[in-house]
Amino acid sequence: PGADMGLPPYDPEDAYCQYPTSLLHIEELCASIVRSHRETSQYRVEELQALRWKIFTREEIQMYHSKSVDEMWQLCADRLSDAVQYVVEFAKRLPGFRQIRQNDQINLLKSGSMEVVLVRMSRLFNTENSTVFFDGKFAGTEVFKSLLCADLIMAVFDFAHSMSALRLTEPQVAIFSALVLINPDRPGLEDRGRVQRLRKDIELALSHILHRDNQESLVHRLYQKVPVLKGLCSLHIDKLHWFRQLYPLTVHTHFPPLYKELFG
Ligand code: CLR
Repeated sequence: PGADMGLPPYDPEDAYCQYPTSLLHIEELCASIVRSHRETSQYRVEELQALRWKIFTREEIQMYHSKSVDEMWQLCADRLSDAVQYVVEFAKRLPGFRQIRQNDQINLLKSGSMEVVLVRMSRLFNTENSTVFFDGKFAGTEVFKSLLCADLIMAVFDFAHSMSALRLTEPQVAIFSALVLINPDRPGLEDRGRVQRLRKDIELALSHILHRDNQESLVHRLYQKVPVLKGLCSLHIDKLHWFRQLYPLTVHTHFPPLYKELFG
């Protein structure tokens, strides 16, 4: 059985063979998560690899510096909102996500979409010069000066640097992103049990590919990132509240609806 599907023959030495159907299930889950990531990744890594030399010039950086605080916030909120839109699409294509009740889907995205954006940011990060692909070219922290939240920017860049240093493959990024999103501990969930069951499968999927890639030590290093992500996102929300007190009208009339819906 299973040979027609390209499954290996039964090997009693292989611990997985005690659960042949669940291994098949986990492999299908991995493939499906990786496909969802690939279809919604916004930029392909090879594509970005070829653009690594495209760095903002002194004049272009000056242009970002001459923007007012609210102009720069608006620009960043727009770019962030585009990135979040792709994460929403990723979530919708995750196996099992549509079976979660809609309120819980929204709760998972409210607390998890920014975290996934930050995980994805590490793919677009160049550790050689600490720049990230933003608004068409590679940008260092100085580009974001007008936001007046250097602490957030520093922390986000530090995170992207350390995450990028793990040199994850695309399948690893995909499954870790799914793990970050499908989190039964998020506030406001009505049916935690369903999220918990899906989460367990994604944890198996992560161990499975890391085992396959002979990189089991990554499991711990990835789980260590989870609280860091949480801290970055609460800092992001704090900054948004600070900005909204200063410029309520900019947020109200010019910020993208999706950004307000998820973070506002
Ligand atoms: C993430 C990966 C996406 C492309 C992308 C677009 C916008 C980038 C985002 C990435 C990373 C985080 C980012 C954002 C624009 C502004 C934001 C650099 C690279 C920083 C952290 C500033 C946040 C400012 C808010 C407080 C408005 O595929």
